[in-house]
Amino acid sequence: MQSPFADPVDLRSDTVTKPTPGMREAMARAEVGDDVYDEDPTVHRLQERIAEMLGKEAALFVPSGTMSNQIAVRVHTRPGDEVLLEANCHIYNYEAGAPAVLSHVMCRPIPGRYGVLDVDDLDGMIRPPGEHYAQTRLVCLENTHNRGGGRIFPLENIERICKWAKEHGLRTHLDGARLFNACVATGIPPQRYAEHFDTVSVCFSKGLGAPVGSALCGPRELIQQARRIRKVFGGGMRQAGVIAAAALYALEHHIDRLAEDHANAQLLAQAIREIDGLQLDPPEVHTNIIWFHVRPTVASATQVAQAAKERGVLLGVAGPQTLRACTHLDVDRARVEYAAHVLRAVVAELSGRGTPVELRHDETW
Ligand code: TLP
Repeated sequence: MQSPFADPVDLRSDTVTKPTPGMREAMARAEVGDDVYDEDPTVHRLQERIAEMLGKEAALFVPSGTMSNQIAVRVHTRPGDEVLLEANCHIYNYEAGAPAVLSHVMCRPIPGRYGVLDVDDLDGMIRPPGEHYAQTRLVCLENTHNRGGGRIFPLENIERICKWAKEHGLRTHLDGARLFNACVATGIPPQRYAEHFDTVSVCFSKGLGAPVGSALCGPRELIQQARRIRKVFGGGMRQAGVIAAAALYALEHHIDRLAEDHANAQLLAQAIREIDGLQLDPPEVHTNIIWFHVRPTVASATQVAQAAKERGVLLGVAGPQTLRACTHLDVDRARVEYAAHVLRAVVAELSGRGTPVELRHDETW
């Protein structure tokens, strides 16, 4: 089976998108200055725009979601403090141990339900004052939740958790790398999610399709401190207007279209549901991320990914039997239908139930 597409259908992540011609044009035209001198007009425009969209006083443009989250951890804590977070969250699992390395804090992972916590999960987790104990200082949540399958963190849970945190003198941070996916899927405006948190990080380089960049948003005073920490972490950028222009373009043109990614994810999820040998986990797909397992008697995740790759479809391998697929700007419906077809063929072939599948002319894709 040969892919009808010139490029691979890359479902490994929504970070793989390439800037569109319109975005490149905006980048080429961007007015720039030296942002370490705080003189880049396009960075200023982006920071003002994203702060306004999230209903926060100020924002700081940074190179990555990891840096944005880690600056937040550093701003909110002191060495030896403890951070409460969900056990499968990005900050704890996929940021290379940065809370320990960069902020010298302890993380206390709390198991959620596909990434979602409620106040009962956290109640009782605050350590008492006293010289024996780390001081609990910060609660971090993630919306949408990546490892939770692009899961939308319910607003009511956020309200309850953040209210509880405030009552106990804890700071709150939202890893909103994919916050706009949650907003588009629910119709809840970003500021309604953001208002509950001290700081919110959003990424322009995931579903929004910019090549690079994230923003940390919050009260002016905290963002001023964050600016200094960005410098410490090596994230001070010079003529960053070129990439800020891409982010501004993404905010203008690529938010509403996330609905297409969600519809495509539903299509792929339905195909996976119907393939004997694959299992969606979580069983429902809320936004653009699909996690699924391969039955061990069929094959390993690597074998499935390799066979799909040979047919021009790239999947993320996330465990011995676990795969991830993300929909995004660079995979249209036809490509997702092709990916579904490849998965069906590959699983049939690997489980010995099918002969190598050739493309048939009546395939819909
Ligand atoms: N996630 C990446 C990988 O690191 C797993 C991906 O492909 O999904 N928060 C969340 C919820 C994320 O999913 C990511 C990226 C980040 C933060 C970090 O963003 P970057 O990659 O810009 O540092």
